[in-house]
Amino acid sequence: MAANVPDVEYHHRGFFGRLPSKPHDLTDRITPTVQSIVLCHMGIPRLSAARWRLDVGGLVERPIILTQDDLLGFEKKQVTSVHQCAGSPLRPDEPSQRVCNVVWGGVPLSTILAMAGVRPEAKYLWSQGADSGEFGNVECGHYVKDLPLGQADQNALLAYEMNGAPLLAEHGFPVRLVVPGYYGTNSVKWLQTLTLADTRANSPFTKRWYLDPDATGDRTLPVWRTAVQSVIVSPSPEEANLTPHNAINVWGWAWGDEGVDRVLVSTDGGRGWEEAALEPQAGHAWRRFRYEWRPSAAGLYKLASKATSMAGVVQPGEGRRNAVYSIEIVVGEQPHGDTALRQ
Ligand SMILES: Nc1nc2c(c(=O)[nH]1)N[C@H]1C(S)=C(S)[C@@H](COP(=O)(O)O)O[C@H]1N2
Ligand SMILES: [Mo]
Repeated sequence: MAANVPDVEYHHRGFFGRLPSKPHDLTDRITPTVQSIVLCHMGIPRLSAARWRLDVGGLVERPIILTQDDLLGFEKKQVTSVHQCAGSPLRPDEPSQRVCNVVWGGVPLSTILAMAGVRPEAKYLWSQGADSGEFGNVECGHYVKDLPLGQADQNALLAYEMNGAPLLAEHGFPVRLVVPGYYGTNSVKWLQTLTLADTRANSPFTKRWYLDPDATGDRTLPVWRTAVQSVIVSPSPEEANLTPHNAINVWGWAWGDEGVDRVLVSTDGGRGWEEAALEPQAGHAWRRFRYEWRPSAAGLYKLASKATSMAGVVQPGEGRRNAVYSIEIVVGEQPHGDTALRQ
């Protein structure tokens, strides 16, 4: 079939996304579905669960085809995981906070791969969605991603539920891949085909976009594992009634596939940093940090949080997707005309 002939019906044709929630709206540990991120490069296919099939092939002993009923016949696993859009594939330098934390329900990918029998030559798993079309003025064919076999596939899920309900059309109904610890772009929606291969997949979504310069800038790395990151949820930039000398509970979320070792909070625009309390790690879910702050005077303050991964990687100050996020807040009555930052 020609790549530009749609082989499925669509609820919506062309790019579709929801404006991401602001960090200060992410007050729930489990993000309600209406507040979660949505990103569809080429449209929202309208698929029938009854007609849905998953083809598993390539470097396997036994190619298989699964129906939705087959999937429902396996034991359901639930995974709470950070779900993060890396941001624009074209702007790796642009910090973004498109993130949520949701509960997925489905069948472990490893169950299906064990059924098919992965051949030892296989190094990557390619996944293809039912959606196809144009994005960024490029004719893309189907949405195709890949991931290296090893860790990610052990954690991955063929998910048919999000937050306890069947997937909504825009989230990949009836079945999507979910790769905990990896950026959202790898969690292919409207999943159609899984192919085991010994090379990376050849798609604009693997070879043209979603390749970011590494920390040295000398080479590129696929946008796979989530980098260490944190956001302040409270106080919100609009918070009123903050008064000097009273305790203010500064709190937020931290995550990253390497695990989070510590989070520091600054209340003076990044000059000084204090250790925040961090709750224990729980799988791939985000973790709450908090820091009690008593501002000594009324004024305008710049608050920021900075996480360090278990591998010792610190959130960069700027110029990366996971750069430090900061907010400005007013404590006490703002004296007329006083816009100077307290440092
Ligand atoms: N088939 C398909 N899967 C896809 C996409 C897409 O456009 N098509 N977008 C990816 C991107 S960039 C993100 S961030 C997540 C978003 O998932 P959500 O819309 O369910 O939050 O889906 C990923 N999976
Ligand atoms: Mo994304």
